[in-house]
Amino acid sequence: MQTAERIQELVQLINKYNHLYYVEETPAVSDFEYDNLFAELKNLESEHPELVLPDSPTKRVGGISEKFETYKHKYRLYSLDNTYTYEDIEKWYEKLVQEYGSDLELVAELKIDGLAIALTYENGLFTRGVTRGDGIEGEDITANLKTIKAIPLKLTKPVSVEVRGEIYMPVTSFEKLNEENLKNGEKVFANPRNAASGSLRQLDSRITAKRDLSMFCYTAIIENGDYKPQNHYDSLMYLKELGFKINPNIRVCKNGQEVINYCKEWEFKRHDLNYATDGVVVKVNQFGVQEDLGFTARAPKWATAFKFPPEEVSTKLEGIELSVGKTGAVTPVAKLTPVSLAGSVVSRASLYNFDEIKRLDIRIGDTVLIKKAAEIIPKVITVLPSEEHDHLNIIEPPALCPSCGSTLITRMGETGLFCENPDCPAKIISQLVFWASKDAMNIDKLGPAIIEQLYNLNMVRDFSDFYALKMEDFLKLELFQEKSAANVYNSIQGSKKTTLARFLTALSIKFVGKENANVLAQNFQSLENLMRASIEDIMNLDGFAEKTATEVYNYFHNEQNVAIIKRLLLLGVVPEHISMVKSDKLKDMVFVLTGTLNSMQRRDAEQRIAEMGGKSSSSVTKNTTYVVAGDSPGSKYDKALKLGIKILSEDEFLNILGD
Ligand code: 3BA
Repeated sequence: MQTAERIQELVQLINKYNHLYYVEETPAVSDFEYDNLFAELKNLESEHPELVLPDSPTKRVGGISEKFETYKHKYRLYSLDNTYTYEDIEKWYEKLVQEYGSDLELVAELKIDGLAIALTYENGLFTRGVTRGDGIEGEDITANLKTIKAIPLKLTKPVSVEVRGEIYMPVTSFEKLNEENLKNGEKVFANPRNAASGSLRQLDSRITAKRDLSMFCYTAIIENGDYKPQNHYDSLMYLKELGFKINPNIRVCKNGQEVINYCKEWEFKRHDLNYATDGVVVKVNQFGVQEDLGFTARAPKWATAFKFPPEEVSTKLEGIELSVGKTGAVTPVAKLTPVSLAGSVVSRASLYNFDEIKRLDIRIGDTVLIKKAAEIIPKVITVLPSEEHDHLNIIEPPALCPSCGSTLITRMGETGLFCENPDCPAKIISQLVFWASKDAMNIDKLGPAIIEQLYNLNMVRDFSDFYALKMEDFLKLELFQEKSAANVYNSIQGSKKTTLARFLTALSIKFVGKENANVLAQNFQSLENLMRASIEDIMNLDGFAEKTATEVYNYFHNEQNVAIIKRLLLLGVVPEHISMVKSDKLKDMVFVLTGTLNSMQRRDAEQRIAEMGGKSSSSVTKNTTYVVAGDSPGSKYDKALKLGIKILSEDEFLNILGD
């Protein structure tokens, strides 16, 4: 047999065995046999490097990369809205039925507690894998994802598709890894999710390759396939056919009650699974209905995540620590006797504020119930009754800021105590730490310990000072050598070119987190425009009430803030809105799409509209310019008729786009 043929045969055979083992979970050969085939392939490839195939299993493990490149997603990844009670599921379903009738189908699937990623396949070949990030941009971790054998390098058909799913580490593998790490004095992970995340964040893909990671796929955008599924369930079956791993515990449900039954069943059975789940994702099955429902600013309206009730444990409250946040809020943090909660060891928990401590009558020495929260740090929920309780000391709220000694105040309409001193060291450090953090300027080498030192040595007082630091300045810090000094310096310099949204998030403007910052960037397009905006201009945006708009306006009309911003720009920080607008043909026009389009997917249509300067909206109002009606349009069609909004057929719409 020719070498090329044998190589192809070996690649196909090994990939098939991989698929059987890692996707189907039904091993078909012995390790010995597998290893022999692998060795033969490696051998042939090293003798004939020109014959190495793109989907060769020997190419799964790469080498070391310097950093992960950020990558702008071709299609945005949305979030999921959460529900916490069965009643909410029933209500959610009833609302849908009112609009779409009882033909509506739902799909219930386990919510895998891992890391969301997007995989790109071009003509059947795996080309890129990116973390979800903020849904707009993520990090390119292709090299690490290639090492995961449940991810096919080549599909069974030459289709182009972007597949999304969850990377996870099996519970048994997580436990084994921790056992080993503990023995070797290495990092012990809090839970399987962190272990998976830590494994994916390795710059050396050979380390990732040694970790047992897997992936369940749960959605896809088919760009070019041999078949067009009409509902979610069929699309999952299609993904399975293409070679992806699909969670087997998926159920099509005819109504809300069937979904609730599914949730009840899995709330207990989930503990028998070898992967962590934190809830159930419920999706409308029919794509037509999904398209009609559309999205809110952050999540699809056709899906919801039911969160399993979190696990709770009791432990002793040993003391209270005060922390000063970036807004000056002084919050109590509970110091606890370490206890294991839902797989991680916990010694601190949040206590919200001092009103809450009083309300719950929590005292030092009490036994408290804590629960795992969505945040990293768990919450104290309540005090358990005890004989000592009455003899323990009551916790008094502090009068003075633990950092600067200013008198703490309460604010109208807000809970908690605040340090109003603009020069409070702890507050400024919190703001500086936030500036460098992942969601903000993302200066990864500039961590809290370095920032604290820079502040204490008087080298940094506001954000702009970071950019005036020279490489030598870092050598003044404890434990700094030339290499690490260069790292931090380069990391800061490398963050100068950034998005407007990140920059706005980083400023720590009150009520402006990353989602609001995105909306501001999207609508004002430049820092200059935003700085010139009136309160009314800002109030026009989705989610900006007068209170928030006023905070934004005041921030940009404060002399000190403006001076810092000017200096940042002078020092070369360039916040730029990444615009996808290529023309202004549809400027000032608002489109609403309803029904199914034949020539393109809805999100492509929306992208095209945005590229030409137009807006798409999910609801018909008097401000709507056109309603585009595809096949079997929904209630939006009727509303357009009622309001006298011009309705376009798909052909007319394509004409406007210039197709
Ligand atoms: N299904 C997570 N989002 C999911 C496609 C939508 C979605 C999830 C899901 C938005 C899971 C948010 C991140 C994201 C792709 C956006 C699931 C799970 N479906 N089964 C409805 O098991 N964790 N997460 N991923 N687009």
